[in-house]
Formats: sequence, structure tokens, C-alpha cells
Amino acid sequence: RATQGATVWLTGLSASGKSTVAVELERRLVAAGVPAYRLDGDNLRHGLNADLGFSAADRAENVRRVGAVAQLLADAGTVAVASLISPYRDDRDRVRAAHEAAGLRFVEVFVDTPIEQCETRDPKGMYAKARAGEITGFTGVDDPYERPERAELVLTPEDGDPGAQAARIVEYLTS
Ligand code: GGZ
Repeated sequence: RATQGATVWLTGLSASGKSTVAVELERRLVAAGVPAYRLDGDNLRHGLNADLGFSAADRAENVRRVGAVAQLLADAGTVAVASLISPYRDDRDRVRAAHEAAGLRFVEVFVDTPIEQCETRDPKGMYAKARAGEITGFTGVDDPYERPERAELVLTPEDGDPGAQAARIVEYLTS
């Protein structure tokens, strides 16, 4: 049913395009009459998760909290569109398991943009700072990113722009 809630979980490196794909996905779903709501990791770190940093434990707590909020939205019949780096496989799998235990659909989407492209984009200059050693523990530079092994969808730049990538997710959700 088009009105059924679900969580779409976008994972990938900083500057991989997760947030832009999330905006495009939310826009397309709402235009089609499907209630959708975005949960952006970077934004939520200003409020709900303002107490968290970037240690492995804090990232785990970040993912746990956003996963719990997404699950509430999904339970209420909304498509939650979460975009977080969420670098650890176990953290993501726990969110999946919680959804599945509650009978809620969880769709993991790996935004697989090569780090070279993410670094070329570098919209906030963070990769440059990380390479220069001004930031430590930056995902993909000197902190791990564990690639999903069984994501429902893998998006690469070959799929096209973020709108085309979002369209792939809509197609997956409605097929
Ligand atoms: C990774 C960092 C870091 C470190 C600050 N490592 O691309 P952005 O800038 O705009 O979004 C990134 C954001 C990551 O937040 P998440 O909540 O998605 O991360 S996680 O799921 O791992 O908890 C990035 C910025 O914060 N940022 N320091 N050390 N990204």
C-alpha cells in the first residue's frame, strides 16, 4: 500500500550526496501523495543529537536515536528518509532488526560515491582539513566506513544525478 510507513536509510561517506538524494526522494514521495519526512544526520546534530561527537560510541548512539525516531514515523504511516554516514555495519543492522521485529519495512540504500569524487566536491572543505590533520577521526580519511554487504539498493554516480538516484528508490518502494 502506498500509505504504508517505511524507513529508507541512506548511508555513505560525507559529500556522497545522501542529503541531496533525501531531499529529492522526499519531494517525489510527497508529490505522489505519500507522507515522507527527512531525518538528516548533520541537521539533527544541532538539536536532538547536539550532545554527540564522532567517537564510535557517539556515532552508535546517533544512529540508534535516529533509527528510533525513524521507526516511530514509519509506525505512524510516514516514509522516514534518514541520511546519516552511519559508518558501522552493526549499528545499521541493529536499526534494521528493530524495524523488522516491529513488522516495519527497512530499506538500506548505499550511496556509493567513490571517495575521490567526495573529496573533489568537498563542499565544506572538511576532507582538505582532514588530510591536513586539522580534523582527526574523519570518515574515509582516518576513521572507518564499513560498506553495506546486503543493502537493498546501491546508488552510484552512474545512476545519474540525485534526482535520477531518488527515482530509483521510488521505483524500488513502489515495485
Ligand atoms: C565524519 C564529520 C566529522 C567526522 C564533522 N567524520 O558531510 P557533512 O559534514 O555535512 O555531514 C557530515 C556530518 C556527519 O554526521 P552524521 O550524523 O551523518 O555522522 S554519523 O552517522 O557517523 O554519526 C560531516 C560532519 O558531520 N562531520 N566531523 N569526524 N563527518
